[in-house]
Amino acid sequence: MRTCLLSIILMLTGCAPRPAIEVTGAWVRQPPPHTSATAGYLQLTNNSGDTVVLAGARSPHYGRVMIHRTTTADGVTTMRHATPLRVGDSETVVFEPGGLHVMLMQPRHSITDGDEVVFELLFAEREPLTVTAVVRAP
Ligand SMILES: [Cu+2]
Repeated sequence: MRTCLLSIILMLTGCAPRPAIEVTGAWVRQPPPHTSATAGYLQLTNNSGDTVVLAGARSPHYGRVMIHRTTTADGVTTMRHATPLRVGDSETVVFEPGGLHVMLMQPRHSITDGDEVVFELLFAEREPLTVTAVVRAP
């Protein structure tokens, strides 16, 4: 009886282990006509129990992929490399317009609203993590 009750509690609380690194809400901005570069956004949560270091990204659909951070200071907007990016245990890092983004350059084909774009997040001491992002019109 006790075992049975315990398993019910585990079921209710979701005993399925969360992935060590969880990516949710991934999307890619549909680029305006005649532009090549675009950006991907997502939320990354580190459940691994350890600090992880995001080292970069790559995609079969793009010739160059980088992790950038957009900052605006004194009215001037600039993008800088954000890697290596340390993510502490239990920390969530939000990639969003105007901030961190996966810079997608040199596309190998055009993309449109509703398409899926695959890219991999590369970590310093972990296996790459494949992310499937949906293309959305801004
Ligand atoms: Cu950028």
